[in-house]
Amino acid sequence: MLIKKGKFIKDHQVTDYSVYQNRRDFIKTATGLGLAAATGGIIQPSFALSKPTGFSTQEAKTPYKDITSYCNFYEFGTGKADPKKYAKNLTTSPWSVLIEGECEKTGRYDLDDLLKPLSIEERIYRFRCVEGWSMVIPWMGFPLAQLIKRMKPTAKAKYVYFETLYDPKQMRGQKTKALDWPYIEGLRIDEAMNPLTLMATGLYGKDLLNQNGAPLRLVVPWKYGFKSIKSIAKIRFMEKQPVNSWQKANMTEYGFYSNVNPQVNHPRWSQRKERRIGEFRKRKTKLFNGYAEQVAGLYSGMDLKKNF
Ligand SMILES: Nc1nc2c(c(=O)[nH]1)N[C@H]1C(S)=C(S)[C@@H](COP(=O)(O)O)O[C@H]1N2
Ligand SMILES: [Mo]
Repeated sequence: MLIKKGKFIKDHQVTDYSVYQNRRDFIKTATGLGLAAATGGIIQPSFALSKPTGFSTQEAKTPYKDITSYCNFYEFGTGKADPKKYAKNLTTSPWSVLIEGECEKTGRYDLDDLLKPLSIEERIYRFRCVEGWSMVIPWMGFPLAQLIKRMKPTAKAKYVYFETLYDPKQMRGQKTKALDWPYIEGLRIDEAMNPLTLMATGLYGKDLLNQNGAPLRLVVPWKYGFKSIKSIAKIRFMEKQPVNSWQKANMTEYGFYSNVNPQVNHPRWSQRKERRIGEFRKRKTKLFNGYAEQVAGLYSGMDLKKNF
């Protein structure tokens, strides 16, 4: 066994073959990055030292081309092809993140400084959009918990709020009323601290492309895709539960928790099945998108049907 088994991973999920395969993928992508030539890139140095973790699925990965061309990013338009077409010119370097609210280390952080002490790892996660499609994405990133701990939240910090950049000059969709801008999202702090919750900086061993939320996005694999907010410019620790963009847009259709749940239908369509991009037949959607073992405990005592 080359890697330490994560405490959430069952034996049957970590076979020697998967370890071997993960390592091979890791070596391939590390080589693909051209490490010798890497200068100043934000993910390369720490990525070179990172090891694959036990959190990843062994399911077939969705091709890079599909992940980067079939997107939801309303800041660039509501069509699936719009983000790839119109996000190209978004300036993602330099980038800063404003940290506010109930924590000791508030302030504006340059992204490179924020990332410097963190090591980037690969996490291959299922990703399920509320619209009924899904993908398997090899993200590069770090657990959000690492960043939260450094910011030293106060005892009042019960929720973490995230905000996407607001800049209609660069984000043409923000000139429309598709949503109430800027895009915002939130997690309960224990959800944010869960080891599965990732801040992604890349995918397939490369820096994130703008259409996928460069330079920094959230990934919460057991929740519907809209919780995974892109191009984050602001993080706020809060005492009260924030209202996210899709709740604001339609309180009866979208909730705060938005955990993947095949038993709770969207008012306009069933959530029982999903189409994995690239597959013809639909597959069954799993409770918590297949991550129940890791996250169901966060919701014990809650009515999952009401708290959608
Ligand atoms: N800022 C912002 N973040 C966003 C969105 C958006 O429109 N704006 N769309 C969400 C939705 S609905 C989904 S399904 C995912 C899509 O991520 P992907 O395009 O990288 O697959 O991003 C989420 N994050
Ligand atoms: Mo979505």
